[in-house]
Amino acid sequence: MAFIEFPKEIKWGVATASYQIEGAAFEDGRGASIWDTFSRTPGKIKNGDNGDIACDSYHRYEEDIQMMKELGIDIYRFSISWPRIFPTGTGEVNQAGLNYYHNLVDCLRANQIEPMCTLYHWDLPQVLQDQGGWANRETIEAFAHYAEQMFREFNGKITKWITINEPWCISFLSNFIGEHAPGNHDLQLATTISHHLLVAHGRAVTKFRSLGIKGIIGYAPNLEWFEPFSNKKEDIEACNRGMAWFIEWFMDPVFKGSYPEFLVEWFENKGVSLQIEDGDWDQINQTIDFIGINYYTGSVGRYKQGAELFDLEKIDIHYEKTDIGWNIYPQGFYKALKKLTSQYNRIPIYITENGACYNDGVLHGRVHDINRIKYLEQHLTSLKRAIDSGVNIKGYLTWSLLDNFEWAEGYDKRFGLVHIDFQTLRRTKKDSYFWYEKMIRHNGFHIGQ
Ligand code: JJW
Repeated sequence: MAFIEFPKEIKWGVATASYQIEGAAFEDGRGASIWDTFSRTPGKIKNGDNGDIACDSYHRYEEDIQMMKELGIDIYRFSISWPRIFPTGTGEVNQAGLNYYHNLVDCLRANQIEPMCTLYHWDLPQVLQDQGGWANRETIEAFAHYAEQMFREFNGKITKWITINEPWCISFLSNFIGEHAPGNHDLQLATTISHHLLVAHGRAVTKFRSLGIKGIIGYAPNLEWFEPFSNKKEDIEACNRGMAWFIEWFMDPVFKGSYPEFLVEWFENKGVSLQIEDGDWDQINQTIDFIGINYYTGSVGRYKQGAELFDLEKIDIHYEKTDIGWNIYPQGFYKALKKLTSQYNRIPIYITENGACYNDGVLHGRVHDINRIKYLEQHLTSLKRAIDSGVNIKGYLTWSLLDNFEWAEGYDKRFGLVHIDFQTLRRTKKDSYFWYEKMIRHNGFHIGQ
């Protein structure tokens, strides 16, 4: 059995997000977010689930950090809930909310785990949504203010920052496809929001640099790989449009200071007009220290005239799928990393999310989630291939430590290395947890063992 070994500099971690794990939705002065509203809108979330209690990590963070310690991770990626800090989005800081994150970060540090903080992981204060949300440029200023306060507050304590998580989901999935909060179906709105998110990211980076904050800052887009059905030009081009929606649309602005022209034309033909203001490019097009990549899946695609949105039809050719129905496509991970490296000048990369949904339950105190282990083996092997091919990988964080609130899918869809019984909130380490622990300890693994 081949041994897959990683360079000793690679950092290992796990990732979570505030609304998905914290619970305590009405405690210590937390304001409402768009996810509180969305999860109370009938039909939006499977089983009518919501994040009121979630994993109760707000109260159980010490137990969760103990499990991270035993896991041997270097980095814990979490997000700050904006409405815990600013219940109405802006104005005065809510000290009780801030205290929670100080306690969390202090406990991580005491256990030699480095915090990596996401500023925006989807829980927009509802008050800001009521004023237009990300479509309103005042939300950009509110975000910059919130970011500045967090930089000042945690300077030196948090040394790895991510401005915005999965901008494609925030804009297009939430405002065009309508699956996530706030659930709009409007391509113009979604495209405007995508631009405002880039400006908001840039405004935060400007603050970070001008305040001289210690540490590094980046941004975390998600992507789906599209493999052309054939080598026909039309199939290849359709797949390139599909990928550019995730990759070039959100990265060319940051690294090159422009949108990809072929997508601009595509959107304009759909009646969309870009809402770019003077000075936006100066904010967006600034050096960042790393890019965070969230990768889960890939699909086979081919040209089909009229197929939404890009004359691209996804075809199910019966690749194996995880329990959320996403194809297992580790080759796409390798290819995407190589593409990013060649297009963006060997930018340092943290894998900020990668993981699998499998819903295995507890049996005699154990969870035999063999498929998750296999998924991790396949994707870590792709990661190693990428590293050996010159991709500048700094770290890998799996999604997620805990089973948690999987957005529109509710609690049905489990991504954790640790099982949660959502009735009792009991935590049970899965076989994949023990596998990952051993992988970290050896900085590698034997395939299939
Ligand atoms: C796409 C479904 C129609 C989260 C998508 C649905 C309909 C074309 C997982 N990453 O919980 C993407 N996640 O909070 C962040 N990432 O389309 C973290 N992307 O498609 C995880 C869901 C997602 C999606 C879900």
